[in-house]
Amino acid sequence: MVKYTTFEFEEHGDERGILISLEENRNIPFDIRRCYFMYNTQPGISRGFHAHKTLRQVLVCVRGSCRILLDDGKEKASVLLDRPNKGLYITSNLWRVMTDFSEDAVLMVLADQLYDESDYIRDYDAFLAYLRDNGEKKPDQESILPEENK
Ligand code: T46
Repeated sequence: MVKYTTFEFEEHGDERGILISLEENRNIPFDIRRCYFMYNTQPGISRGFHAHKTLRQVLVCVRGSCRILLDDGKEKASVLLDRPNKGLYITSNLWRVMTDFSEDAVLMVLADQLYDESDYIRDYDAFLAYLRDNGEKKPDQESILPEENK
């Protein structure tokens, strides 16, 4: 089974609306060193098509929706991010593709490292070779996995 974790963030709602707070090592399972987000994704566009050697990230579609396709070299998974209180935690050695962006989608990502191109594996065959060379290393999952994804 492809290893990933989904989080349901606590919503602080009142008559004014809803507020969600994301805090390192509280509801985000690492030190947050970077935040980036993508929007204005053009129709039919998919992004990603790479894996990371060490990076850990939480993805939140804070507006609209998109789908995240994950592949650990053996199995595949698909996760729909369609509400701002849902987070997807992914770690290293997972091929990822972001797709099916709604027109209004804003996909925000929190990461535990600064941007470093040398952490990327952008070729799928190289990804499979990297897994073989690293003893079929599975993604790290230090955080608590929900029951349905253990
Ligand atoms: C990931 C998925 C979910 C930077 O200069 N700084 C940054 O922090 C990032 C993330 C990107 N860039 C530059 C590098 C490229 O010239 O922005 C350009 C687009 O990046 P990329 O093609 O890698 O974007 P995506 O959407 O394919 O992938 C991104 C992240 O790069 C990646 O780590 O896991 O989102």
